[in-house]
Amino acid sequence: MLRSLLQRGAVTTNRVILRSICSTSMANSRFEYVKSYEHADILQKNCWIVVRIDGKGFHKFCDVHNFLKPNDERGLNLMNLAAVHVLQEFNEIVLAYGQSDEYSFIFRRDTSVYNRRRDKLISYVGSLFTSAYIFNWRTIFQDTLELKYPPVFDSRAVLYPTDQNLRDYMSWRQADVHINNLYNTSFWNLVASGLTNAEAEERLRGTLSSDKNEILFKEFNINYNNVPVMFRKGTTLMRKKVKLTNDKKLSLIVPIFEDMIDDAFWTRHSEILSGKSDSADCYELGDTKEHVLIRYQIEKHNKRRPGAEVSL
Ligand SMILES: Nc1nc2c(ncn2[C@@H]2O[C@H](COP(=O)(O)OP(=O)(O)OP(=O)(O)O)[C@@H](O)[C@H]2O)c(=O)[nH]1
Ligand SMILES: [Mg+2]
Repeated sequence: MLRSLLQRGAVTTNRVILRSICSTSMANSRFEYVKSYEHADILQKNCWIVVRIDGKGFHKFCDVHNFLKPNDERGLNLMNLAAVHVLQEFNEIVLAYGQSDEYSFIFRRDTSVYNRRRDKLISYVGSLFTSAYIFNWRTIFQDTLELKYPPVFDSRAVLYPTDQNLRDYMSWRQADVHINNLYNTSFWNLVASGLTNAEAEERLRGTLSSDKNEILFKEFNINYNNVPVMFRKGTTLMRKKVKLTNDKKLSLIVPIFEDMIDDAFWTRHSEILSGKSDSADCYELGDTKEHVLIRYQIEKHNKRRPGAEVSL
């Protein structure tokens, strides 16, 4: 019957029916065995899962978009906003940390999200982060800067079996910010003062942190401790309950700029490792009340509930 329909040059609708008959029969065909070649890589139980994304070729991406050197607050907040979307999608993320063109997302050690399938987790996180980065471009830059080409992020999952391993991982990423930012701040100030890139590089070769602090202070009147904290420490994101003006509480993803190498961080935010948060606890936003991430979430919340708007 199929052949005769084909030979008669069936009309378009018949072709559509034919195509669907063919594909249905192929689904249960001798070809189906290839599915058995698929392999689910299940992430080891009882380990912290860290999914880290990193911008591909962001050196060029930041240059092409004229991002300020060494830190562009708008670019960093766009990364932060994209990360907020990832946390909103995955309740199982207890902590996220971002700096430069990278973000780490920490999934609860007992999470069973997507049966801990590596492929699902890294591809969903990487793809949601990328689409949210593009989606929010105008939220951050409005009409001042055009997105010139699509940004790309890679994504990987790393497992940490102990709490100490996780803490060391976070410390490693935060120490990286400190080393890079102190170097880059010194480097770009030297260049701005008239040195070529090669001369600035030569000037900083073999210097210690204290030398760079001194160069900044003596030559450029910059006290490194007064450089914005987001540039020096990176951004930590956590879910916290915050108090509203009507004394009710709202769960928000808040930006925190604290030293994670310090024990005090893990005591202050003990829910990260214990998994237990005290429902009576309320987080004080302090200076971050007006932060773009907080404003964004409050505006979204209010748009969804006309007539029941909230404020901080
Ligand atoms: N101007 C500027 N550049 C930034 C900023 N944040 C990140 N970058 C750039 O992004 C780079 C990130 O480092 P890498 O991830 O090692 O470099 P990459 O070019 O993305 O290379 P791959 O990740 O290997 O693809 C930095 O070296 C900077 O060049 C920023 O706020 N301003
Ligand atoms: Mg990169």
